[in-house]
Amino acid sequence: MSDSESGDAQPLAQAEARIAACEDLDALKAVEREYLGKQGMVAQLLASIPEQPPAERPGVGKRANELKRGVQAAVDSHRDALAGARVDAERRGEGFDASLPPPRPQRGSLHPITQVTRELEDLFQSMGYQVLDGPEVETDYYNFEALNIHADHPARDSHDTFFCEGDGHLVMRTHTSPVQARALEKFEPPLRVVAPGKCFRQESVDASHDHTFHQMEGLVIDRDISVAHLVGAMKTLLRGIFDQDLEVRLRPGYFPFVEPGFELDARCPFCQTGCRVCKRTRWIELLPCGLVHPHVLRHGGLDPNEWGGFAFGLGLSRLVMLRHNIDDIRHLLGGDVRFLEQF
Ligand code: FA5
Repeated sequence: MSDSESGDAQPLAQAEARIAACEDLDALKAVEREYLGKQGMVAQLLASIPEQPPAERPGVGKRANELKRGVQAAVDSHRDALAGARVDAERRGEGFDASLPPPRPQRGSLHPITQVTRELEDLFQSMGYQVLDGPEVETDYYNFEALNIHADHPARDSHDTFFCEGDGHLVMRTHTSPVQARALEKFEPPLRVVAPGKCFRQESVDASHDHTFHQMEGLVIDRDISVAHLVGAMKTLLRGIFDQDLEVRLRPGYFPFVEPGFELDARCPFCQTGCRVCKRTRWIELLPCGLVHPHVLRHGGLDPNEWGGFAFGLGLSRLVMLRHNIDDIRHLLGGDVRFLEQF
């Protein structure tokens, strides 16, 4: 047997025996460090080369490298064997504590707009309203014509419409009011509906205006409907939102599909003397509304002498801002998880 054969085999065989005897990963790591660590046997062998007689040096270097490769291979294969054994043991039920609590699942939460929408849907359903949905890509007819906003009507300018490609016949709906026109066609009166959803306007975006925002439309059709019914319904709506009875006032407002039309303001629920939210006026401008225009009733096939109604268009995005004291509407649909995690 040559020198090199006996000298190489012994330390490697010893190392392999010690590695094979390791019962866990910690023990294995310790043996690995002993041989392959910075101060380990292989490092010491290599460091001793300059002290060897020149003729011995290549042999020492070769032995050190063979030891290093052999130890590394034995460590890797034993590490795999230990991992496999652990999985097998867990499969047999060993080392598995069924009474430990599982890791907590990561839970999402509902978007604040969805939360308010669902609350209001529940409230209105409890008063006998149906919840309707309508298309976000809407025809010019339902978004404008059926609502008494004809092609040359100045009110179209205030809607800053996104037109879909083509002949201008399809638009991204600028409000939820087209659902009024659709509901009048589809259902027989008397009728009570709400329709929450997304709207789109080509606005210059700022802290209170976004290009995409949410509204909730309301429509009631019945006989002998008056402004008193409208005010009563709006007060109930506000009680549901703010959990208190708020004083309201109506100011004239112009919308071609209601007559008379109003802007409804509510007493600021946050202060007694004026605050930032109500801009020190103690009133919050909250929702446009009015009695359904006879032309709209006729478009829906109803006789205005027999039927009347009221409608409102609640700005849901602004309401959510008010409720959570959010100072910039762009947070709502900005998609920043850190913002959304607060709800
Ligand atoms: C309308 O859209 C009418 N369709 C509402 C209506 C319905 C009136 C039924 C009468 C009867 P207006 O353009 O004012 O109206 O918008 C209604 C609400 O939507 C506003 O009060 C505001 O809260 C919200 N809103 C309008 N534009 C934006 C915008 N760019 N970003 C966020 N909210 C907006």
